[in-house]
Amino acid sequence: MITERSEKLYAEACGYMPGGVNSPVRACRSVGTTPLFIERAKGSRIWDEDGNEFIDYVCSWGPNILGHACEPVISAVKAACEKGLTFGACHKSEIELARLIRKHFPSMEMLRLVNSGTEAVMSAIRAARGFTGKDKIIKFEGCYHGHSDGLLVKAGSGLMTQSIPSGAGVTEGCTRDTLLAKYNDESSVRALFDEHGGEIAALIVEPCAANMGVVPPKEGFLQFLRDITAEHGAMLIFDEVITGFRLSDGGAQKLYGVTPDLTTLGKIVGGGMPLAAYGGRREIMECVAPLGSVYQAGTLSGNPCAVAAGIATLKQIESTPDIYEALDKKSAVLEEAMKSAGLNVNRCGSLMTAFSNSKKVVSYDESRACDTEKYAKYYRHLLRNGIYAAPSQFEAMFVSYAHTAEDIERTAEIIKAFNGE
Ligand code: HOZ
Repeated sequence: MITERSEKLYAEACGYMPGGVNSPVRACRSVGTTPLFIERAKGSRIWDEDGNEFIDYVCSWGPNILGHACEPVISAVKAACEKGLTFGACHKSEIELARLIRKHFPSMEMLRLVNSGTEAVMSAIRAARGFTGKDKIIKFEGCYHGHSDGLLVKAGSGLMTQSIPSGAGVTEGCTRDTLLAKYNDESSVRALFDEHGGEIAALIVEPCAANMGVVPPKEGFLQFLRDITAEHGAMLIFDEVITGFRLSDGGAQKLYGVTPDLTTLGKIVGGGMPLAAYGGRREIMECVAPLGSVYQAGTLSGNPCAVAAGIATLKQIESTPDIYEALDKKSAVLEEAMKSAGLNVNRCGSLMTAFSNSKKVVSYDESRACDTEKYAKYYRHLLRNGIYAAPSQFEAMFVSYAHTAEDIERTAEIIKAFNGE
């Protein structure tokens, strides 16, 4: 594979941006390659600057559930752009998107549109603190909730990939109120509530963890979190930035039948544009300014072009009744192929990770114990054969509706051919 142009561009980018990238995992350091520079994408395919074609399973880390450059989404964005890129003022499409979100996530009785998952989570936590008048929050080791200060403790995703336990530049004061529990371990949560029960404003969780690799919740774990938070007057926040509209049209909360107090969405809800949302029970959201004193604002919040992409994507999902069943079937074929190649797979619908260890991964510690060198070999094997996967053991593989039966078949054959080298 010739990657001359990408390499040249990467060398140039390194002079301008830390590590040559605008988000750390993209630097591909943990898989021993340098990044490919993407020139264009369509459907299930992406092409790099050297003209190499790949079947893409990164799908922009989740948003592209319909595949790249889906026609109705592109048309809707073009039409919105023609009317003006940003108003910094109210417009009627915001209501349409809010209505669509609430239709699928009835627990989001009121919501706000923001620009990124990081912002959505930061704001949801602030709302929970404002509503409860309490300071402390519980998060889980290996769950990633964006890069705001208070949440960069044993966060998964890029920090795990780079082996950074907690981010530098974050003061002790910022994380003093962040308590850490172990995902899928009820006793660790109970211990924190026993010690700090009256001080806990919220517990935040990825209802199906996807930033330490995919680690689904154990049977009953989410209901346990619902019960214990309710018992202590703490808000339960589901971070559904990845799982929202991915695991079902109503996200993980619909799939697992557990209703949180607050939800954060991102990725698919923005249809590939920078848009996210947070929302929940009306009485909590009524604490947000101008109704209440929890402050949150944004010049580009509710940006009309991003909103248009979100609406078109959600409508497309609605008009494709078999979408989740189809995604599940395609993903199951890939799962079987990974198992044949001796990999240990965790899968929830179209979200999956091929772990390079022999034991079932149900926790952060087990995920961390993976043979990342083996994953790097797997990644390079896929790439050499035209398959673009996440350049980190600790990220997810995403399947889209645009992946054809032939794409899946070809990918499965290539996965099966992985012999550890
Ligand atoms: N670690 C991010 C996804 N979980 C990567 C985002 C990006 O590089 O775009």
